[in-house]
Amino acid sequence: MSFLTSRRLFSALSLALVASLSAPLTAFAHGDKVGDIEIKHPYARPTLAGQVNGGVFFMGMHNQGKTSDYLVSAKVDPSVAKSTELHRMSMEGDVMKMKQVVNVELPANKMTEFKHGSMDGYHVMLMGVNKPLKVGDKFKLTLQFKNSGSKEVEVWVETPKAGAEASSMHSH
Ligand SMILES: [Cu+2]
Repeated sequence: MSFLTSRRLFSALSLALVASLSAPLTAFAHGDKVGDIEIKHPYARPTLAGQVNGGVFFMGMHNQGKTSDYLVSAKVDPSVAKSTELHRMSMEGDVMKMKQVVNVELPANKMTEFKHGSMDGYHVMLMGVNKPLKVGDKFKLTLQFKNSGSKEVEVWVETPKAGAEASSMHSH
């Protein structure tokens, strides 16, 4: 039997906890649809005073069409953040890394991962948050898809129960 490194084990535990939290979360889920794309439960993580960037996540984006579509951009009002970027999380060795991507491919008939804590998923990064995002806040985000058009969705600021995540998993 091989031994996991402590960090990998820690990440695996975090993922398991995040997964176990998705059931209660969906009980209060919201979402939208535009063209072939179902946008499931847009949510943001609260930010701390002085934290420059924030992250917007989704339970997923489900492309119900027969061809790939692409999320090409996301816009927020300047009162929320100066700009946005599309980011991808991935594991490099034992470390979670995030990278900016030009677009996010949404393959046909597939749910694409946008969950917080996902080790291979996407999110919208809010660059230059103007004031801390607090639990209970709501704000608008406009998503632009290549084929399905654009859609304004409402993002809910919320947090999983205490201890459910490693703060190191999503930092710049
Ligand atoms: Cu990011």
